[in-house]
Amino acid sequence: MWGRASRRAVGCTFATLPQEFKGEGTEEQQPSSFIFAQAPSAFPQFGHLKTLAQQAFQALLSMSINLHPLAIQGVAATPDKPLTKISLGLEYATISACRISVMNFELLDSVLLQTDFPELKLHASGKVRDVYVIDQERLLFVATDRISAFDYVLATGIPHKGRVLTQVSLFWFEFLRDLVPNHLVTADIGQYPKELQKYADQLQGRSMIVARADMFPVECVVRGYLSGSAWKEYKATGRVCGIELPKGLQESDRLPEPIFTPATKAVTGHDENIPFAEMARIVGPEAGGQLRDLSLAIYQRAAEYARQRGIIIADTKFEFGRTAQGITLADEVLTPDSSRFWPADQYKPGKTQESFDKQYVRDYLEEIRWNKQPPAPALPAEVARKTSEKYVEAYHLLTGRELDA
Ligand code: Q0N
Repeated sequence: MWGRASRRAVGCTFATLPQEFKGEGTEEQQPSSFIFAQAPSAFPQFGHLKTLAQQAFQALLSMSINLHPLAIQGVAATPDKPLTKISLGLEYATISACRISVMNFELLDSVLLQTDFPELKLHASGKVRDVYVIDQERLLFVATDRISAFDYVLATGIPHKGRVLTQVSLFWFEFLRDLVPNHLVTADIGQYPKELQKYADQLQGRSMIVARADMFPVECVVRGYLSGSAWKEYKATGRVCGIELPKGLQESDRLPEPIFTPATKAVTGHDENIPFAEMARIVGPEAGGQLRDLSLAIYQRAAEYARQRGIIIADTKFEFGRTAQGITLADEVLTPDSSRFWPADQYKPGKTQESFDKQYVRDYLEEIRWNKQPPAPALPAEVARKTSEKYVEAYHLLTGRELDA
């Protein structure tokens, strides 16, 4: 039992383990040696680890799994007493087991936190997606199951999330195809280069090959509602990106009409909102106008559609590039990660809205009083599972289709 449970646990959390522990603990081993192999110096959130570990401990007992005596000591470590490397490992091992007791093996096995294609050069890696170079003309986008909250990637993956992001983008590319060309080449693994076929497991449903574009160095943001940085700016100045808004608006209010609020791409830290004139200076006035008009047209059509299906798209970010087809819609499109999705039936202006997808995650992170400094904590299996359901539900509401298993 230990061997099986342990191996699965490693499969879902490997990416977060320091290099020195990789490659160990993956075989059938004695509990004690397995545990020692995993001391995760990357997990110093003792307080909430302890809570998780205790839950895990109960779960293990109820499953009649024998704990090594040292593991019991590890569970008993207190948050205020700095843990030794060994006892850190002990807590971690029990936490892995805790997830297993709540999520089934198939679900755990499906979670992808890190991609690895040794024959391809990594082009860019984001919080959630990894981009590889295929050749001069094409890139491979892979959406992992990583999730970020409060600007950091958490230690736990969300089952199905990468597939939802990819399938939602594919849906919108098709929905918008008469309005704007997009960078999709294919998402059919059968058409991928043959050296990638052996990675079908890693790629299926969560990847696409896209046309390499000459990217515009701006984020094209459209807002239909007053939220986030725009609400902050409005409160301070009455304007957003230089656009004068009516007086007396409340947080989350619907705007009289959607506004285009471009931002510069910050390599580190937060993107910076800029006035349209500044954007036009960066990309040129002609492209500036085209990007603005396209962004507004896309948002308008998509938001109206989503609203009829129970999702308010409060705001969203597009990225465009130039390809042989002209100005081309790139990156991911109108996903929960690139947009604020709000459940329409709970919409109530005058306060911050609950996020469609990340609410359980944020609630949990507030509850454990994470200081929002790295490394980011792991999530209890229940939070990961409920979050997964929200992503799958968003896919279902938007597309009317079931996400295939
Ligand atoms: C590109 N980014 C920034 C993944 C997304 N079609 C393209 N051609 C050339 N480059 C890019 C695209 C696209 N889309 C855009 N990186 C590469 C967005 N990344 C950030 C990291 O996560």
